[in-house]
Amino acid sequence: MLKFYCAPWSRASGVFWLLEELGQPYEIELVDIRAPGGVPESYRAIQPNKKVPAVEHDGFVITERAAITMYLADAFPQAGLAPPIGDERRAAYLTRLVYCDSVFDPAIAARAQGLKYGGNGFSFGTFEDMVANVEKILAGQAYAVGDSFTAADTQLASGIHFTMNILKVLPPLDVFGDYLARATDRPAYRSYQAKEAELARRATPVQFKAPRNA
Ligand SMILES: N[C@@H](CCC(=O)N[C@@H](CS)C(=O)NCC(=O)O)C(=O)O
Repeated sequence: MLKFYCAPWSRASGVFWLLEELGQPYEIELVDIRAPGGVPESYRAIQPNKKVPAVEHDGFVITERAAITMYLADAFPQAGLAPPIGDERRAAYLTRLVYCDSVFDPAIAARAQGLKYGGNGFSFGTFEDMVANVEKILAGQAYAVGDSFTAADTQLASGIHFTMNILKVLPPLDVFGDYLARATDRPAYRSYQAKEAELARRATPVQFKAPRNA
Protein backbone atom coordinates (compact mmCIF):
# COMPACT_ATOMS: atom_id res chain seq x y z
CA MET A 1 0.00 0.00 0.00
CA LEU A 2 1.39 3.33 -1.09
CA LYS A 3 -0.31 6.59 -0.18
CA PHE A 4 0.92 10.01 -1.28
CA TYR A 5 -0.03 13.10 0.74
CA CYS A 6 0.39 16.09 -1.54
CA ALA A 7 -0.73 19.45 -2.83
CA PRO A 8 -0.47 20.56 -6.46
CA TRP A 9 2.44 22.82 -7.50
CA SER A 10 4.26 22.54 -4.23
CA ARG A 11 7.36 20.92 -2.79
CA ALA A 12 5.51 17.63 -3.31
CA SER A 13 5.87 17.92 -7.10
CA GLY A 14 9.22 16.15 -7.45
CA VAL A 15 7.93 13.17 -5.45
CA PHE A 16 4.75 13.16 -7.57
CA TRP A 17 6.93 12.88 -10.67
CA LEU A 18 9.05 10.15 -9.05
CA LEU A 19 5.94 8.12 -8.23
CA GLU A 20 4.99 8.19 -11.91
CA GLU A 21 8.53 7.10 -12.82
CA LEU A 22 8.26 4.13 -10.47
CA GLY A 23 5.12 2.82 -12.13
CA GLN A 24 3.68 1.45 -8.89
CA PRO A 25 0.03 1.92 -7.96
CA TYR A 26 -0.48 4.65 -5.37
CA GLU A 27 -3.32 6.53 -3.79
CA ILE A 28 -3.39 10.34 -3.78
CA GLU A 29 -4.48 12.16 -0.62
CA LEU A 30 -4.94 15.88 -1.26
CA VAL A 31 -3.66 18.07 1.59
CA ASP A 32 -5.10 21.44 0.68
CA ILE A 33 -2.27 23.64 1.99
CA ARG A 34 -3.82 26.80 0.52
CA ALA A 35 -7.29 26.31 1.97
CA PRO A 36 -8.46 29.43 3.86
CA GLY A 37 -8.81 27.41 7.07
CA GLY A 38 -5.31 25.96 6.73
CA VAL A 39 -4.26 22.33 6.96
CA PRO A 40 -6.24 20.36 9.54
CA GLU A 41 -4.43 19.83 12.84
CA SER A 42 -5.01 16.09 12.50
CA TYR A 43 -2.50 16.03 9.60
CA ARG A 44 0.28 16.50 12.19
CA ALA A 45 -0.09 12.79 12.91
CA ILE A 46 1.36 12.22 9.43
CA GLN A 47 3.70 15.20 9.01
CA PRO A 48 4.76 16.93 12.24
CA ASN A 49 5.08 20.35 10.53
CA LYS A 50 1.83 19.90 8.57
CA LYS A 51 3.71 20.10 5.26
CA VAL A 52 3.64 18.11 2.06
CA PRO A 53 4.89 15.74 0.80
CA ALA A 54 4.50 12.65 2.95
CA VAL A 55 4.26 9.03 1.90
CA GLU A 56 2.82 6.04 3.69
CA HIS A 57 4.15 2.67 2.60
CA ASP A 58 3.04 -0.61 4.16
CA GLY A 59 2.07 1.19 7.38
CA PHE A 60 5.23 3.30 7.68
CA VAL A 61 5.20 7.07 7.13
CA ILE A 62 8.15 8.80 5.49
CA THR A 63 8.42 12.59 5.47
CA GLU A 64 10.95 15.08 4.07
CA ARG A 65 11.41 15.09 0.33
CA ALA A 66 14.99 13.88 0.28
CA ALA A 67 14.19 10.95 2.58
CA ILE A 68 11.04 10.09 0.62
CA THR A 69 12.95 10.17 -2.66
CA MET A 70 15.72 7.92 -1.36
CA TYR A 71 13.23 5.60 0.28
CA LEU A 72 11.03 5.15 -2.77
CA ALA A 73 13.86 4.81 -5.28
CA ASP A 74 15.48 2.14 -3.07
CA ALA A 75 12.18 0.39 -2.31
CA PHE A 76 11.45 -0.09 -6.02
CA PRO A 77 14.88 -0.85 -7.51
CA GLN A 78 13.36 -2.30 -10.66
CA ALA A 79 12.82 1.29 -11.86
CA GLY A 80 16.61 1.71 -11.91
CA LEU A 81 16.51 5.22 -10.46
CA ALA A 82 18.79 4.71 -7.43
CA PRO A 83 22.43 3.70 -7.91
CA PRO A 84 22.71 0.90 -5.32
CA ILE A 85 25.23 0.66 -2.47
CA GLY A 86 28.55 -0.29 -4.06
CA ASP A 87 27.76 1.52 -7.32
CA GLU A 88 30.36 4.20 -8.05
CA ARG A 89 27.57 6.73 -8.72
CA ARG A 90 26.05 6.29 -5.23
CA ALA A 91 28.13 9.03 -3.56
CA ALA A 92 27.25 11.68 -6.14
CA TYR A 93 23.63 10.51 -6.21
CA LEU A 94 23.10 10.95 -2.46
CA THR A 95 25.10 14.17 -2.35
CA ARG A 96 23.11 15.86 -5.12
CA LEU A 97 19.77 14.56 -4.00
CA VAL A 98 20.22 15.93 -0.47
CA TYR A 99 21.77 19.14 -1.83
CA CYS A 100 18.41 20.02 -3.40
CA ASP A 101 16.85 20.43 0.04
CA SER A 102 19.80 21.32 2.23
CA VAL A 103 21.36 23.99 0.00
CA PHE A 104 19.45 24.72 -3.21
CA ASP A 105 15.99 25.26 -1.71
CA PRO A 106 16.99 27.34 1.34
CA ALA A 107 19.42 29.47 -0.68
CA ILE A 108 16.61 30.26 -3.13
CA ALA A 109 14.15 30.96 -0.31
CA ALA A 110 16.62 33.30 1.41
CA ARG A 111 17.13 35.18 -1.85
CA ALA A 112 13.40 35.36 -2.60
CA GLN A 113 12.75 36.76 0.87
CA GLY A 114 15.56 39.32 0.57
CA LEU A 115 17.35 37.81 3.58
CA LYS A 116 20.75 39.41 4.26
CA TYR A 117 23.23 37.06 5.90
CA GLY A 118 26.94 36.32 6.05
CA GLY A 119 28.26 33.41 3.99
CA ASN A 120 28.81 31.30 7.10
CA GLY A 121 25.66 32.41 8.87
CA PHE A 122 23.56 29.54 7.60
CA SER A 123 24.56 26.00 6.67
CA PHE A 124 23.42 26.46 3.05
CA GLY A 125 26.02 29.16 2.32
CA THR A 126 25.66 31.81 -0.34
CA PHE A 127 23.25 31.96 -3.25
CA GLU A 128 26.16 32.60 -5.63
CA ASP A 129 28.04 29.48 -4.51
CA MET A 130 24.89 27.39 -4.92
CA VAL A 131 24.21 28.67 -8.46
CA ALA A 132 27.85 28.16 -9.46
CA ASN A 133 27.84 24.60 -8.13
CA VAL A 134 24.64 23.58 -9.92
CA GLU A 135 25.85 25.25 -13.10
CA LYS A 136 29.17 23.39 -12.91
CA ILE A 137 27.47 20.02 -12.32
CA LEU A 138 25.09 20.43 -15.26
CA ALA A 139 27.70 21.86 -17.63
CA GLY A 140 29.76 18.70 -17.20
CA GLN A 141 27.13 16.00 -17.62
CA ALA A 142 23.63 15.37 -18.93
CA TYR A 143 21.97 14.67 -15.58
CA ALA A 144 22.47 15.28 -11.88
CA VAL A 145 24.63 12.15 -11.81
CA GLY A 146 26.46 11.31 -15.03
CA ASP A 147 24.68 10.44 -18.23
CA SER A 148 21.62 8.68 -16.92
CA PHE A 149 18.45 9.90 -15.26
CA THR A 150 18.15 9.08 -11.53
CA ALA A 151 15.71 9.95 -8.76
CA ALA A 152 17.99 12.92 -7.97
CA ASP A 153 16.77 14.48 -11.22
CA THR A 154 13.14 14.44 -10.14
CA GLN A 155 14.19 16.72 -7.29
CA LEU A 156 16.77 18.84 -9.08
CA ALA A 157 14.75 19.39 -12.26
CA SER A 158 11.51 20.15 -10.43
CA GLY A 159 13.42 22.60 -8.20
CA ILE A 160 15.06 24.30 -11.18
CA HIS A 161 11.77 24.50 -13.08
CA PHE A 162 9.88 26.09 -10.21
CA THR A 163 12.56 28.52 -9.09
CA MET A 164 13.69 29.60 -12.57
CA ASN A 165 10.45 29.58 -14.58
CA ILE A 166 7.83 30.41 -11.96
CA LEU A 167 9.48 32.04 -8.96
CA LYS A 168 12.09 33.66 -11.24
CA VAL A 169 14.80 33.70 -8.60
CA LEU A 170 17.23 31.23 -10.18
CA PRO A 171 18.98 32.93 -13.13
CA PRO A 172 17.71 31.63 -16.51
CA LEU A 173 21.02 30.16 -17.68
CA ASP A 174 21.05 28.10 -20.88
CA VAL A 175 22.63 25.22 -19.02
CA PHE A 176 19.59 25.04 -16.72
CA GLY A 177 17.11 25.35 -19.61
CA ASP A 178 18.87 22.64 -21.62
CA TYR A 179 18.95 20.33 -18.62
CA LEU A 180 15.25 20.88 -17.96
CA ALA A 181 14.35 20.12 -21.56
CA ARG A 182 16.35 16.87 -21.36
CA ALA A 183 15.20 15.74 -17.93
CA THR A 184 11.50 16.39 -18.48
CA ASP A 185 11.22 14.80 -21.92
CA ARG A 186 9.85 11.59 -20.42
CA PRO A 187 6.44 9.87 -20.44
CA ALA A 188 6.39 9.80 -16.61
CA TYR A 189 6.90 13.57 -16.46
CA ARG A 190 3.94 14.10 -18.78
CA SER A 191 1.68 11.74 -16.82
CA TYR A 192 2.73 13.44 -13.57
CA GLN A 193 1.84 16.84 -15.06
CA ALA A 194 -1.59 15.60 -16.15
CA LYS A 195 -2.31 14.14 -12.71
CA GLU A 196 -1.12 17.29 -10.95
CA ALA A 197 -3.36 19.47 -13.15
CA GLU A 198 -6.28 17.17 -12.33
CA LEU A 199 -5.49 17.45 -8.61
CA ALA A 200 -5.31 21.24 -8.89
CA ARG A 201 -8.92 21.29 -10.00
CA ARG A 202 -9.88 19.93 -6.56
CA ALA A 203 -7.60 22.25 -4.55
CA THR A 204 -7.66 25.89 -3.51
CA PRO A 205 -5.99 27.87 -6.34
CA VAL A 206 -2.34 28.89 -6.02
CA GLN A 207 -1.43 32.56 -5.82
CA PHE A 208 2.31 32.99 -6.26
CA LYS A 209 3.71 36.24 -4.87
CA ALA A 210 6.44 38.08 -6.76
CA PRO A 211 9.81 37.74 -5.01
CA ARG A 212 11.14 40.80 -3.17
CA ASN A 213 14.06 41.07 -5.59
CA ALA A 214 11.79 41.10 -8.69
N1 LIG B 1 11.05 20.07 4.81
C1 LIG B 1 9.88 19.75 4.02
C2 LIG B 1 9.30 21.04 3.50
C3 LIG B 1 8.08 20.84 2.66
C4 LIG B 1 7.34 22.16 2.44
O1 LIG B 1 7.85 23.26 2.68
N2 LIG B 1 6.09 22.04 1.98
C5 LIG B 1 5.23 23.17 1.79
C6 LIG B 1 4.69 23.16 0.37
S1 LIG B 1 5.69 24.02 -0.76
C7 LIG B 1 4.00 23.05 2.66
O2 LIG B 1 3.49 21.97 2.85
N3 LIG B 1 3.50 24.16 3.17
C8 LIG B 1 2.24 24.17 3.87
C9 LIG B 1 2.30 24.89 5.16
O3 LIG B 1 3.39 25.25 5.62
O4 LIG B 1 1.22 25.10 5.72
C10 LIG B 1 10.26 18.79 2.90
O5 LIG B 1 11.29 19.03 2.26
O6 LIG B 1 9.55 17.80 2.66
